[in-house]
Amino acid sequence: MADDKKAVPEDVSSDIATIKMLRIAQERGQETIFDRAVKMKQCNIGTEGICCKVCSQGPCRLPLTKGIKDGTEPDNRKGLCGATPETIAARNLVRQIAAGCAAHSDHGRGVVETFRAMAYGEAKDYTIKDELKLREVAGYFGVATTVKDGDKEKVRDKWDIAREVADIALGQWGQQQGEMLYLSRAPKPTQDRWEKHGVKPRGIDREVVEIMHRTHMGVDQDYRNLLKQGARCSLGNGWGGSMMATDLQDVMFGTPYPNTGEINLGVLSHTKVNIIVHGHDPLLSEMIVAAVHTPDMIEYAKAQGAEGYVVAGMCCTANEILVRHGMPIAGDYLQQELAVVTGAVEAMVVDIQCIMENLANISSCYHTKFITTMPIAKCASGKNTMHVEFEEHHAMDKAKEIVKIAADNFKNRKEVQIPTEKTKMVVGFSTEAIKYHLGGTFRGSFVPLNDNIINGRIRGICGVVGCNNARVEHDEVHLALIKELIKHDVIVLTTGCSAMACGKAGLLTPESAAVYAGAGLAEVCETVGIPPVLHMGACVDNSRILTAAAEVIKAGGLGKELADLPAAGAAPGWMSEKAVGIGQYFVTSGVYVMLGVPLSIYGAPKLVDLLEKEMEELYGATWAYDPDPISAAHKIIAHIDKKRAALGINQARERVLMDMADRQKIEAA
Ligand code: NFS
Ligand code: SF4
Repeated sequence: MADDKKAVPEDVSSDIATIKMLRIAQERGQETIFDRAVKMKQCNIGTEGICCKVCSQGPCRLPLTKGIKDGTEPDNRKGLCGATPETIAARNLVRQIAAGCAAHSDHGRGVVETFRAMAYGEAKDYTIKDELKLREVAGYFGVATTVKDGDKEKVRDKWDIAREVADIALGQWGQQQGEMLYLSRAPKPTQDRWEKHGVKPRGIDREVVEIMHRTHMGVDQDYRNLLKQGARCSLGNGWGGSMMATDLQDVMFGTPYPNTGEINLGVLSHTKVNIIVHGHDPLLSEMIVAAVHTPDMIEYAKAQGAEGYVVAGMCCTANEILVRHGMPIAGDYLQQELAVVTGAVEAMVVDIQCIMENLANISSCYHTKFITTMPIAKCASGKNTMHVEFEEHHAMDKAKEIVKIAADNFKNRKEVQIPTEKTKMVVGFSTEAIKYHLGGTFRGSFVPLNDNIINGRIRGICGVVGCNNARVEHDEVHLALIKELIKHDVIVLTTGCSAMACGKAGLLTPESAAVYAGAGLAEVCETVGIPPVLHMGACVDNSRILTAAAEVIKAGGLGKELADLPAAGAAPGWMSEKAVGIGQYFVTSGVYVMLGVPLSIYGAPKLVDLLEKEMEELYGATWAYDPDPISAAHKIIAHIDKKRAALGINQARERVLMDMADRQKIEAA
């Protein structure tokens, strides 16, 4: 019977803990996403982007026939209103960009609101942890960090700065005219391109709303014009909402610096209360981490017969508390149901995004309390589902309430099966950390990194990011691509679930350089003691990749705009609309983006041409798609080599110490 179809664990994941737990779930008759992916097929027309349901005369479906594909039939496809496949697919795509950017930027808004409440003394449990970063960030908002005191300049009070930064930052969401402030952080020639093509965002919310308007029935019917708005909206997120989220989280919770941690389901404990914090927003999880370290909560756990607590993260919330506190990661997006199957999770505490609704069902099979915490993200069903609403003004009290619910639940554990797998990793490479780590001198600098790229020890840079997707092999799509890249001396910057795949496979350790990296990259990693794959944080922190790239340009020798860099981005297993938003801000910023799962565009050939060819002319970069990770890696390497040739550094050079004049010569070449 088709309904009994189940996934073959070894075929759907390369992660041992996942395979073990999936087998256990299947033996118990508990269904997970892996089984549902086998049972439910994807819709061909939907995956090709050519199903329109923006008005009730549809859905209008315009399948791409074989005849149209091979040119033996004319392409006369039209919806009821006459909409072409290009219009339909472009509308669908830019709506995905709008949703993805809205999600990331709304997370950012929440951060700014809490930051503002803190600055005005209304959220007493939060504070300024990184004053230096606040002073740096103030500069981007045009906020003075010194004040005149007679004829002297005096350092301005940090709370005064914070209040002004908070007000200006919050205004970026509702700004209606002009251009967003953070765009000025991009290299000038990159900004000039945006200016030329009219894609500088005015305000975050405005660009999202405009997409919703323009994709309404009967408005924008020019796929190029639609994608232009998609590009504009994406910049409002990448160089706006996401970047501000990262910056102000750093100010409140600390800028990440290299730190060690552990990952995989084996981090759960037999003897302690296990609390999983899952989602994306660090505002609550930071408080839960603080709460479990308070004497009264430790006593409380002991009174319930537990030895204390494990707070383990899941999805990007995990990355946030890992990079700042070294808290362990239980797993990535595809492991969320399996964490519950261990029978060892007292509370699955979720905030926003990437939370599977099936957590309600699977939690009902165990003692696990599935606790939603955000007013915008509740769950309607499940006997173990409950809602404890988080409030920034009483953050610690709320965190303790949740911790107590978990501790009370410890005694209800039944059969526990925790896999032994867990891996050590080095994480927390913020832009600042890379600067200091690779600088190796008294002052941090990107110059040594640039030198190593110019002399060819490092061939180029690739940001490999994004989700896991149940339609492709769990973890393996990331690992195969990344191993091929580092083998060819491409240093990898990673975030999100991709970073977790690397962590589980041991790629986030300095020792992995000797095993997997090419000779040049391995030498650099060994000299400075870094892994060949640098964990930069959560998905929202993809903005760190932009700021790092901007720093590389500033350090000189590798071109004038981001599009000149021997660099690329990849999302081998993406599934979320956020990934489409991210990919588009990379492309619009001049970074070539390779996907391992297709965008829903392939039913509209002219739109494909725009994304995979014409965008080169506009932004200096394109989208690309290749489901085979090895051949995708080689396309990325070819792209990097093309950029190296354009810079005149395609011949691997012997190490020469370059001064600024040498670097300028290369730029002029
Ligand atoms: Ni990014 Fe993080 Fe993972 Fe994908 Fe979801 S957790 S924001 S969206 S699935 S990487
Ligand atoms: Fe069909 Fe046009 Fe309505 Fe879309 S907008 S559903 S193509 S009639």
